[in-house]
Amino acid sequence: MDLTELRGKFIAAVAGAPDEAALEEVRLSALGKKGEISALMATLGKMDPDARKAAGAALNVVKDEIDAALRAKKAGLADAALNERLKSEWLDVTLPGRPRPRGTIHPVSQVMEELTAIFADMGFSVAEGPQVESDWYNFDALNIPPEHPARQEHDTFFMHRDAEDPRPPHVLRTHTSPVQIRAMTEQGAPIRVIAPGRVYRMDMDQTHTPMFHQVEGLAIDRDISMANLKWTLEEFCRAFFEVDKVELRFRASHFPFTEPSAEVDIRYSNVGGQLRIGEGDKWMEILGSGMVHPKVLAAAGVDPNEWQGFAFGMGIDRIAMLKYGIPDLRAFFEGDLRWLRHYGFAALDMPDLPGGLSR
Ligand code: 2NM
Repeated sequence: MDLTELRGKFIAAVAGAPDEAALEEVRLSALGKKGEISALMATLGKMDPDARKAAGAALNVVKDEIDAALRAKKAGLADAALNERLKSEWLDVTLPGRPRPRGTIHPVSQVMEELTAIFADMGFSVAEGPQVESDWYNFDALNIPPEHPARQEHDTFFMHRDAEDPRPPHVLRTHTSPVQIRAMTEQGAPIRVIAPGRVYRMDMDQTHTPMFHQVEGLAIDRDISMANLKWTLEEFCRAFFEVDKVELRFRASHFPFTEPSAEVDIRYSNVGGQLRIGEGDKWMEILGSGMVHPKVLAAAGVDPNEWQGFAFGMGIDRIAMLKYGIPDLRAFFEGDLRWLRHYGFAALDMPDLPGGLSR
């Protein structure tokens, strides 16, 4: 076959190849090891020098032409494939974006996350326990005996019991202290925990709801003192209220489960209805605290001759109202969607200390 004819045959085959696989076959049949052009190249060795020079040059021209045609066709096929994909894979950029989540984080949940972050930073872990408690955990273990006035008061919700029911009386927990008793019993000393959660008291007016939220803290070690308590509470208030300076005032008080006991006030001012923490000449009670009573330690299986520590308790709903300027406690638990949208926090924006608590 003469070279012009061979060239024509392969150029036509390249042009006619429908896809990359067919094109590769054409390449092999021309330029592959056993291809026709390669076979002709192999005959050059037996020619005499002048003939070889002429034939070799001609053969190289044809080889380069076929090679160029193969490359051009390959690029063309790839372009066609891309155009085909672009026809089916498209996006309407005028469509609306994904909607934001419709719900918001309740201020109580937000504040629980905030104070958990603050106390976690100081080495406290979170303990949880049942909301229906035996009266032993809720009262006896906390040095509140059956005849104690705190127990006689008509503010505890008792679970119904039939007269012949052998189980001990149970109540809706009136504080989260039973969680601390359980934590001490299970983990022993030393221990540092906070117990945030729902508590229940038979009380309902402008400033009280029958269910509310409390956080209690407990730190037990060999040499923990009231000084550690004061620092811990000051540090908490500084971080929680996001101010540089706070001032706390300890007033002697009495709780059955601590000795000595103190109620703690925080300094604030009221400028045109705007409360400012850390400045001014007013004091607001924000929590109760003290050194855990030896009888309470003993009830939880911790030896009071070896261990001591502080405990405190505060209302979460109240400090949430304070920090976020929410005027009405009862609106907290009404589930009014307008209120929730107004006072709620963005989901997925969890408070942490490096990021800032209440972005
Ligand atoms: C308060 C005030 C003072 C308290 C005591 C305990 C426990 F279980 F460790 F003994 N937990 N929390 C405590 C102490 C709570 O609330 C006003």
